[in-house]
Parts: sequence; structure tokens; C-alpha cells
Amino acid sequence: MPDTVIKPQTKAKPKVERPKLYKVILVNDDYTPREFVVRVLKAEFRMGEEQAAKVMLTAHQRGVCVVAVFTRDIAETKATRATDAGRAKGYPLLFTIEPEE
Ligand code: TYC
Repeated sequence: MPDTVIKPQTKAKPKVERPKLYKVILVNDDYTPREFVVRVLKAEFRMGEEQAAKVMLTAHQRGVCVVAVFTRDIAETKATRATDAGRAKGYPLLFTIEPEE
């Protein structure tokens, strides 16, 4: 054999991918009662009264507020459940999700 090809000994680089995270966003509207928004935030996102009231007020004043960050499945499930809780009462309450940068 004339030439022996020597394979470079490269070190295996374990690739640990971090799951992409998604923000759950609360969207303001003119109809859903403030107390109801707070109740949904407490029930679905396990927030205390004070933090829930703060998030509700921020959405009320600025149009939107980031509620929390989760992996995609959990963000989708929670946004859907929270939106459905409003729909069940006839409110246009909306939670959306958005990928984190
Ligand atoms: N703007 C609503 C009101 O004045 C309250 C509200 C706050 C609704 C935040 C939705 O995401 C929301 N009754």
C-alpha cells in the first residue's frame, strides 16, 4: 500500500441543545373584567394576587404583557387554556405565544 490515509483524531463534541423558549403574552381588550384576568393568571400561571394584578395592569396600560416563558408545548397549552377560560365566559381575553430571541 503506497499511501496510508490517517484519519484525524477529532474529539467527539457532545451537542447539548437547549430547548427553544416561548413567551406567553397577555393581550389587552376593552371587555374582559380586570378581576377575571387576575383570576385566570392566578389559576393558569400560579401567580400570586399581587403579581397577577401587576401583569394585568401592564397589559391594560401598554396593550400587552409577557406573562411567563416556557418550552413550546407548555406555552401553547397554557395560552390555549387561559384563552378558553375567557371564551367560556364570553370574553375576548387572548393569550398568544412568541419565540424568545
Ligand atoms: N382592559 C380591560 C378592562 O378595562 C381589563 C383587561 C386587562 C383586559 C388586561 C385584558 O389583557 C387584559 N376591563
